[in-house]
Amino acid sequence: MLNKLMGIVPNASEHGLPVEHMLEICHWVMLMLFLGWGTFFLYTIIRFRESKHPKADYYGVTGHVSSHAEFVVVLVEAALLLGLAFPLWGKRVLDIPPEQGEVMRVRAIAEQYAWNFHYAGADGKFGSQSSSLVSPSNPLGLDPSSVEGKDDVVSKNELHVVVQKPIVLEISSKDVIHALAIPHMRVAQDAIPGSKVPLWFRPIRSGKFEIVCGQLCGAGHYAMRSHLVVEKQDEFDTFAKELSDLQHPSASSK
Ligand SMILES: [Cu+2]
Repeated sequence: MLNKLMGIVPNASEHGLPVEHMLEICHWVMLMLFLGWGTFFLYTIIRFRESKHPKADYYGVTGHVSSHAEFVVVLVEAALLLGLAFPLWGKRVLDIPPEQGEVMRVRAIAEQYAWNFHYAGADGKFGSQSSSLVSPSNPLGLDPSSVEGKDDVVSKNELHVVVQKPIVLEISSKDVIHALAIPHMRVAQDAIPGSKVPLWFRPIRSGKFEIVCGQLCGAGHYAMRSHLVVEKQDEFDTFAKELSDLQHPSASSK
């Protein structure tokens, strides 16, 4: 209910419902804290108003109830963080589907202000890259002599994936810190220059969804939008073939 009020977009990913549930609980707890502290704040400004207390009391509270209460709060928060939040986060983020099997791997490379998506092609292996080869026509610095890179394709601002198939995105950045956020899939991950961070999900609904940059990365941050297209396997194959014909004209003429 609170999620709806906050304008949450519909879920389209397998792990989305527990995430939503967690969000809903967090929103309720935050609302309770806000109301509690708001009431306490109003109480103090009325209770200790100047007309009733013209002179300040320099001694304040003398009992130990508040320090004991604070200690309990710290204990409860530590238990929530170490016992609940860290294990849940670890289970969600670190349990990446194994290398082999029905998994799609795509590299997502951020730049000011666009997302580049690098597909490994039919061999499932990414070709080698070099920063010295980066140019406007080769934004990812793909090595044309790399054998494994012969069938690689790159798409800009449009990520295509197959419905029901787990997808592992390897996220990195060419310049500043960005973040790949797909609200419908209930995922977000910072893109950090120099490191490749995996992010995975399994789309359960076909359609076109918005990908946004989740870190304020510069003047054009607002324009750093892309689309995630979740489609059937044959539709994806057509998309990949079209890109391949465009980017490897010699291979397709054979
Ligand atoms: Cu960005």
